[in-house]
Amino acid sequence: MADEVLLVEKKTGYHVLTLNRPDKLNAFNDDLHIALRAALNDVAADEDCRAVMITGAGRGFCAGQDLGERDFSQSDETPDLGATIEAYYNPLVRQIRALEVPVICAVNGVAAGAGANIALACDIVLAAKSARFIQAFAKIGLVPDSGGTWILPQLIGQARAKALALTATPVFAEQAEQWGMIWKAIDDDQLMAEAHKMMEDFAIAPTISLGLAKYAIHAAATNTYNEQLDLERDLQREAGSSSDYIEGVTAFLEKRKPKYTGKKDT
Ligand code: LHQ
Repeated sequence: MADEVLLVEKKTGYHVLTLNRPDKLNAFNDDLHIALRAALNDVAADEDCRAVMITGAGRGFCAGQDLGERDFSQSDETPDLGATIEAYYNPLVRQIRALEVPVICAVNGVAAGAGANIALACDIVLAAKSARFIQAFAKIGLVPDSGGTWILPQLIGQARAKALALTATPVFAEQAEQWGMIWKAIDDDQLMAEAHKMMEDFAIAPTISLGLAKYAIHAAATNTYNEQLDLERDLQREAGSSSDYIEGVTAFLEKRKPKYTGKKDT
C-alpha cells in the first residue's frame, strides 16, 4: 500500500481517494494522474457510490505538477506543456466537474499550482486551517491552469484572482473561506471527521437531484437568466419524476426520516 500513488477506500455509499506521494507533497506524476482518473471512472460506474472525497496523505494536499520530472538541465528540447495539460490536467478537472455525484475535497495541507485548482474544481472544498492555497505558477514562469483562470474570478472576483495569479501570494484556509473561495476552514484535527460526516450524509441523500443541481449551477456560468429558468424547469421536471422526490415528500408528511435510493428510476 505504501508505494501506491493513490489510496482508494470504498466506504458504504462513498469512496475516499487519497493522493499518496507525501514526500513530494503529493505532486502529480503520470502514474498519479492515471490512477486518479481510473478511480474517478470507478466512482462514475459504481451505482452504490453516492459521493467521492479527494484528500492528500501527509502534511500537504498537492503541490501541482511534479517539477522533478521537469528537469531541463539535461536537455535542449523545448517542452510542450500544452501536451501535458491536454493529456492529463484538462481531462481530470473536466471529469471532476462532470461527475453526477458530489465531489468533496478535504484539503489537509498546502495546495499549490495545479493542486490548488484541482481542489477548486471540486464541488465542496473543506480545508484544514493550516492549509494554504498558492497559485504558484507565477514563481516558475507559468500561467494558472486546471481551470484556475476561470474558477478563481468566478469565486473571488477579478481583483483578487489577478493578484493571486500574478503574485503567488498564499491564501490560508480561513481567508479563503471569508472570500468565498472554499466552503469551510476547519480545525486541523477535526478536518477528516467533518469530511467523513459530510460524506455519510451524502451517502443517504437524494443523489440524482444533487447531480442535477450541480449541473444547473455549472450551466449558469454561460446561460442567460431566461435560459437558466428554462433549464431549472426541465431539471425540476426530471427530479420531480423520481421516486426519491415522492419519498421525500411522503417522509415529510409522515414526519419521519426519508429513505432515499439515490438511483435513477428504471
Ligand atoms: C515537490 C514539489 C513539486 C516535486 C514540493 N514537485 N517536488 C502543468 C503542466 C505541466 C507542467 C508544469 O506544471 C503544470 C501545473 C503546475 O502545477 S505548475 C506548479 C507546480 N508547483 C509548484 O510550483 C509548487 C512547488 N512547491 C513549492 O513551492 C513548495 O514546495 C510549497 C509552497 C508547495 C510547500 O513549501 P514547503 O512547505 O516549504 O515544503 P518544501 O518546499 O520543503 O517541499 C517539501 C518536499 O516536497 C521537498 O522535497 P525535499 O526532498 O527537499 O524534502 C520539495 O522538493 C517537494 N516538492 N513541491 N511540485
